[in-house]
Amino acid sequence: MTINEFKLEFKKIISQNQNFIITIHENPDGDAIGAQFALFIFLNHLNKNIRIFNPTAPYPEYDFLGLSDKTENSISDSSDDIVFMLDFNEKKRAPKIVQNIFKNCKKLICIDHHRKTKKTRETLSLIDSSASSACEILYFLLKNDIEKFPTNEQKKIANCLYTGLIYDTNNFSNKNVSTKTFQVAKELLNLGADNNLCSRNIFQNQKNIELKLLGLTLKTLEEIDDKRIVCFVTTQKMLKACNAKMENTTNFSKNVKPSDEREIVIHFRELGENKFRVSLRSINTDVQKIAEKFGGGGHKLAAGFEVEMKFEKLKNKLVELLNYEKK
Ligand SMILES: [Mn+2]
Repeated sequence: MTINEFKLEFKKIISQNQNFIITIHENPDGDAIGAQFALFIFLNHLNKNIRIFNPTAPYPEYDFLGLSDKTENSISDSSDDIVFMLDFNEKKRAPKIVQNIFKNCKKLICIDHHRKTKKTRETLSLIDSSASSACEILYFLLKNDIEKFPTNEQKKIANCLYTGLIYDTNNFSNKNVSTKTFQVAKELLNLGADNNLCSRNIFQNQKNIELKLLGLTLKTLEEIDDKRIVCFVTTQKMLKACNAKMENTTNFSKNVKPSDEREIVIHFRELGENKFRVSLRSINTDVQKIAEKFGGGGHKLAAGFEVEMKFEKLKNKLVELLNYEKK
């Protein structure tokens, strides 16, 4: 199905249905939240019944978009709903409760920019891995209709989509940026997106406890394989010491980037005894492949997974896989 065929089908489904549920992946980021909120405002304007479902509440940094309190964390029945999965295409990345929604719904529609996995079994999907973000794709789907919206609603949608754009491109610096991305950014600014407001909330809003936690985390920094790999860990003990939560580490990947000197950055987060969430960032090596080996996913240069394993064993296993990937 081409992108234009999808657009027609998408519009038809929206006009013919009344009930919608919008879901995103676990540990939602700026792109997922931006896309979810933008689609909510869009469908709300069309007088649809919409539920925005997030098992965990969006992080406070997205409060400025004004919809965080609209998200629900339980859904009784989805049998009469069209369900959207945004910014992910693998059902496994959704918690059990969301997988149940998928199983029982009327129709499942996926809009995403991650590489397609064979495990996707949605009814209808638009997966464009050349797009910078889910928000970039969603803008293409909504743009003609938004033009007819009142300016205050245009502005709200534009801020949500712009948030996704800057988040997933790291302020237009990642490899996923194309002229199309800048074109979308320009059009969103024309619709009223506030660049400074979005940038401040996404990139310059770190709390003091987050700086303290980053400090402790970076003290564990270790250089492996002749400095090619750099890794560090945030432990439960550090969280206690800073009176912080693991969600206070979400911005760390913006602070510590891979570079010519350190090609790969690994951040371990200790979730419990011998249980870790691992983020992999790279400038060259395909870390998605490695994350997939542990049941995770992501993009070629930014991926992650969760695993139960002893720390040293996990670290050694990862280094071994990364070295293999290099060859
Ligand atoms: Mn994304």
